[in-house]
Amino acid sequence: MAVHGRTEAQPIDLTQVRAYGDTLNDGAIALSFSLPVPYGDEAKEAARQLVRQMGLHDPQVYHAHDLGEGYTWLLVYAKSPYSVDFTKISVPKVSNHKLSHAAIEDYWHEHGGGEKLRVIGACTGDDAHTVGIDAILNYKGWRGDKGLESYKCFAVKNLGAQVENDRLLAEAAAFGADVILVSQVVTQKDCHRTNLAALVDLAEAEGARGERIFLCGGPRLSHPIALELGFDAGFGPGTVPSDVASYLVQAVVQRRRENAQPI
Ligand code: B12
Repeated sequence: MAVHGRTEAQPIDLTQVRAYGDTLNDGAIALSFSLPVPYGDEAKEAARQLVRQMGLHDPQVYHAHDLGEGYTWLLVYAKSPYSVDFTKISVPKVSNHKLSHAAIEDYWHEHGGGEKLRVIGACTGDDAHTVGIDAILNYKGWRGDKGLESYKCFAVKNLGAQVENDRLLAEAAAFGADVILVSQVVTQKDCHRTNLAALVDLAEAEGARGERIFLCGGPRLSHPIALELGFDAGFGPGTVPSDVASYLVQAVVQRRRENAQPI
């Protein structure tokens, strides 16, 4: 019986993994993009030529749509000759253990030194999408997982939308925050990267980077991107508050140990 385009007798070679559509290793991929040219046969041919220049073979335009005003959207299938060695892939992951709500409270009770862990969060720059940061911080939480406000061990301040980086750092200092949480949802022209990197630069310039754990999150963010931008950790789609809470209690304790502060 064929499963996912392969027969049971066909083993998967993880050292040469290729995209596939119908049959294992056929290299089939789908691309969708727009061209600033009028809808028609010339637009489809332009798409095929572009796709060939990307190193792909046998481009076929499956769908083209007239966007109006001289623009066309295209869906093209093509074949890629490339493969990756899956056995050599390693992606950084948030390293702390996932704990239950009760275990998070217990962990902080045991290691936190008697004070609450102070968390400040905001959606920064021009970004007005507060649902993500609210999902993590607000009492109600997300997908049945209560937010950080519901934990006895956290003191939470949510600054809301469109907070400038300098204001966030000033509010964090005034609040005595152990942790800064930043949400970035809009990614047009990579503004999320620019804005997040600028926050880290500003914190470094103010000599305040090492004092606090910096977390970022959003639908197009991940732990590797966060590390690249100078953050301690990053959380993407599907994050629930207890993921963040588990990380925070352990990361703050570890940071305090590294900084040799009494806890
Ligand atoms: C609701 C919404 C709005 C609402 C926002 C209301 C509000 N108070 O937040 C309104 C109507 C205001 C809005 C406006 C705009 N929007 Co809008 N909006 C959305 C929409 C439909 C849902 C976003 C959402 O709430 N998701 C639910 C939350 C829970 O998910 P999340 O943010 O991913 O959060 C989770 C994780 O990412 C993570 N997380 C998020 N942040 C953080 C932070 C930390 C520290 C951690 C640990 C975790 C974490 O945890 C959360 C829970 O799992 C999306 C499309 C979509 N379906 O995603 C578009 C979308 C985000 N919007 C978009 C755009 C373009 C805009 C506008 C620019 C439109 C315009 N031309 O005016 C404006 C921008 C306004 C501005 N200045 O920011 C685009 C963004 C494209 C891009 N890649 O940049 C999207 C993707 C729609 C689209 N397909 O084009 N929008």
